[in-house]
Amino acid sequence: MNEAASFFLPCLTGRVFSLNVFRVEFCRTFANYFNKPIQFINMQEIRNIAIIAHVDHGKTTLVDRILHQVHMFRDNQDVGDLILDSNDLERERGITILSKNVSVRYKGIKINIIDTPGHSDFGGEVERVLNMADGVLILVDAFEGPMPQTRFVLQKALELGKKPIVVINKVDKPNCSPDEVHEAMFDLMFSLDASEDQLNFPTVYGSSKQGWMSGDWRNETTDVSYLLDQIIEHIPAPQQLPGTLQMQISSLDYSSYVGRIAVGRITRGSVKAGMPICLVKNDRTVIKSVVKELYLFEGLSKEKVKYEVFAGEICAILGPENFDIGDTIADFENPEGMSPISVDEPTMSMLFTINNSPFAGKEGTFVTSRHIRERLFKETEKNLALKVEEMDSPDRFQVFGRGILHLAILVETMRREGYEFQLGQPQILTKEIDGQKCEPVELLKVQVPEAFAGKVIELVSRRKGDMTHMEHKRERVILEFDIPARGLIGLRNPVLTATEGEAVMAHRFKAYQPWKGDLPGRNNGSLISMYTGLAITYAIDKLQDRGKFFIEPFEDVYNGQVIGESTRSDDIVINVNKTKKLSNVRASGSDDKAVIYPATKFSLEEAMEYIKGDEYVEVTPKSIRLRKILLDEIDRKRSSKQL
Ligand SMILES: Nc1nc2c(ncn2[C@@H]2O[C@H](COP(=O)(O)OP(=O)(O)OP(=O)(O)O)[C@@H](O)[C@H]2O)c(=O)[nH]1
Ligand SMILES: [Mg+2]
Repeated sequence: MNEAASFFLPCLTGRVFSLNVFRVEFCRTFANYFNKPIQFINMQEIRNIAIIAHVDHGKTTLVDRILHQVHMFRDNQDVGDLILDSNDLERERGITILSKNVSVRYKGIKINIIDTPGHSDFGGEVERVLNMADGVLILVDAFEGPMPQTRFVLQKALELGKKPIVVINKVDKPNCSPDEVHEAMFDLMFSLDASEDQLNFPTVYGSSKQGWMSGDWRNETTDVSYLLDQIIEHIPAPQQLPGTLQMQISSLDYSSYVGRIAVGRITRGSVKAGMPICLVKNDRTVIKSVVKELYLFEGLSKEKVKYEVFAGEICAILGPENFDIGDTIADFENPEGMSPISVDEPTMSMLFTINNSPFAGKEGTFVTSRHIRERLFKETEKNLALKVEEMDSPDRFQVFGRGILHLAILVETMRREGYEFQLGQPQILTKEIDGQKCEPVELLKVQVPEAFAGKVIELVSRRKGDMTHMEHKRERVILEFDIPARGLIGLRNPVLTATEGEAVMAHRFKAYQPWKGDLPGRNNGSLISMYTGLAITYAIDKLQDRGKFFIEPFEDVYNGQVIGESTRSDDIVINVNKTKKLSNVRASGSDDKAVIYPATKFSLEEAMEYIKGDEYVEVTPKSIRLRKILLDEIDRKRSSKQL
């Protein structure tokens, strides 16, 4: 009788006691209990929405607020912030990597909400999950206004005919301009060919962080009900199409116990646990299967249901194996597939190889090519935009992804699991179009204080960026460029340095365009260690005028390791292991006077962007080191002569 208790309890505590809610809860509980096919929710009582925006504009914070608003948690329950960004890396980096489904019940209506990632490397994910929604909340930062990813995701949503609600968020920020942003959003929709109905979008202003939404940003409210009311009023309820079962798999859930679970929205018919079904693959082959378990999204989790679920709902199905995104779960007798959806093609590749540095195997648990191979191929089961290819040697794998961040997240996850390996320089994927070599070109938007605009233009132009637009907004300038994706690799650091950390940069894939010719590489050569052993303070001190160091005194280094950046353009081999010659005469405390500048420490992405073609990043659970692929100086000289 657990189900019955879970129905009565909330009613008794008065938490959800409204007539509509009573009906829904009643039917849900008893349908499940008696395993009866009751169509208890009519489609008027469901809304499916996706929350889309540029990175960091506040999507996940808003979902948090909505969950709090509908009392998902006990008043005294400490759930922390950004509960949806649930994996370690998401929390540490403060970004959403995987889209997530949650649902809330408000005024008797079930609102299925899909939180999406805003970073452009995960943009393909957004495109796919939009299939499950009837409307979108397009969030914009009231200070930054529409950014490249806002345009991209909005365009996709409009093309798919979704009804938008514009949410102008972060109106608590000083110097923000919500009215200007509203106008900019209208212009953006207009330029993206929005339909009449879409252009009639409602606008909601507020602050997710402070937990309020309102029809007017000057008129602060106390909660987000205004937004929820707008969703119910303006987002259409799911349409009922006549016909047999069709559910397109738009996303997947992964559990280490049961493996892959198909997630999608039922567009036609109904589905029930135990029911035989067919899986219609993208290539139109049909595989017979059965629904082993059926789940609905309830609150923050999935709830296993035994009753029949009808078109309009978003559900998760365990049963079909070997499915791909875009496949259709269809009727057993009369399977009809839906038109396939595209999965993003990779734009970047990187070599993964076993660690063969002199320090190999010291810090990691999984180090062999078999370990790395298994782990990489396992990743492709759930990481949809990732591809892995074996290469000439069993120790080497080419891994294809959507960008530096996408690949870096995989590398970081693996090193935390205890893997040790090496990475080659990331490469942009070119394409042959009409017999011409083409490369991906990105739209880059940089906001900087006016004084730094010149420096940014110079840095970007050097990397073959063409300025397409320049706009002054108060003391800041907004610059837009078309730049080859290659030129973006390693651009962030110099731009931040040149602008004293003031620049806000965002980019987004634009198109494949003819190859723009060679780009200048890194200006500075590497400082390379001559020997293997402990780095000595005295030696580092004497060599500090040669460049900046990546290592601290008393760190172990090896012959061929890149331990710093030279001030000159060519590589130099240096000896940091040299101790001071001992003599009878003691210099008066000169050793104590050594002032060693703090070492430059790279994050993983910075290291990946920094290395040259003849260098590797060595990744272990404890360290990130840079090295020459050829550790021996004579080998390096010989190889450069051959080139
Ligand atoms: N001042 C202010 N800050 C906010 C507001 N909403 C969110 N933030 C902050 O903005 C940052 C990003 O918020 P998130 O909710 O993670 O943004 P997101 O859109 O989910 O980001 P991605 O998932 O990575 O695209 C966090 O530091 C929030 O605290 C707001 O209304 N006002
Ligand atoms: Mg987020």
